[in-house]
Amino acid sequence: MKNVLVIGSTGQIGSELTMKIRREIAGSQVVAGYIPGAEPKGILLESGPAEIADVRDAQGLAAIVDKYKIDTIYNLAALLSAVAERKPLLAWDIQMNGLINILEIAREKGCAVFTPSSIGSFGPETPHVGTPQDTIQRPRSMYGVTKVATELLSDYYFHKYGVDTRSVRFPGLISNVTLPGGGTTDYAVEVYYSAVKGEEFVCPIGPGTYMDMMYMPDALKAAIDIMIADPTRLIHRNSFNIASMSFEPEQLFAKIREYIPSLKVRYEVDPVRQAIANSWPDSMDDSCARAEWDWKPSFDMDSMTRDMIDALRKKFAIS
Ligand code: AKB
Repeated sequence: MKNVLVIGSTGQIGSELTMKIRREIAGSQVVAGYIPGAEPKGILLESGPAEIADVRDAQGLAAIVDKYKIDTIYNLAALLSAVAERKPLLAWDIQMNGLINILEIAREKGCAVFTPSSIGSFGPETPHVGTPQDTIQRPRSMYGVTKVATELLSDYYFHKYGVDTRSVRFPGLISNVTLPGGGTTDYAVEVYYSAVKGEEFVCPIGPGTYMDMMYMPDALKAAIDIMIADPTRLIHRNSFNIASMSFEPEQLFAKIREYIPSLKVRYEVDPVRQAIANSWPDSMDDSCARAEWDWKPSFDMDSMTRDMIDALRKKFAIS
């Protein structure tokens, strides 16, 4: 991994992943790919090259790969689950037509490709507790359909053409740099912002709804570690279950109240998000990732909560 293109570099994952690779992978050059309207700013713009990279524009992508001699593509372009339900055809266009463009370029030009999957790739018939690596994947959301197809197509390009595709199934990601947009798990990020700002939080997911969640530093580490893992150890590729914590809203609110007792919450359940959440795993089994590339998370709910509150207090200059 030397010359890297991050597509979706200004999104929730991309904004932090681009900076982490620039900082930590010696000798790397990371191109921040973006779409008009989501231009990189500040340190993201100043610390390296940036190019318009729309996954639906195959020629434009190929030109970037040639110009920077790209060897690794992080394909982070996606509509998240709740938005994808509102715009299913756009989700299909970005997630599937975009992916095939990237895989074709990777095949022609010899790039490795990371396209994340998600807990969204599972469905109501999937075993919800200790969800195995290899199990039933029959999602009913458009987001989930595109994620299963992404896993299959990425494996297809590996087996048929030898394209070095690898990936992880991300849980809900909690971060303090860039907000997610339109996911089912977003509540677990937004409640921290409300807590720190002293605002009432209106929760769209009902009490008792367990989902896998992960703090962003662990997710970034996974995204890099899987791409530099020894390929001879990989039995799976697209995609690995990775897990670090599973909780339902009341457990998260109780944890935040240990540090901000004044947190006020009201439920206004969103039926679309709730139906999606009900179909997703409560907790995934990530033993294959642990065995095949030594995956191990560092944060639990308590250490994440302390770090989130500290970071957000600094961000909003609240003492
Ligand atoms: C979403 O909620 O849509 C995403 C995901 C779990 O993939 N955060």
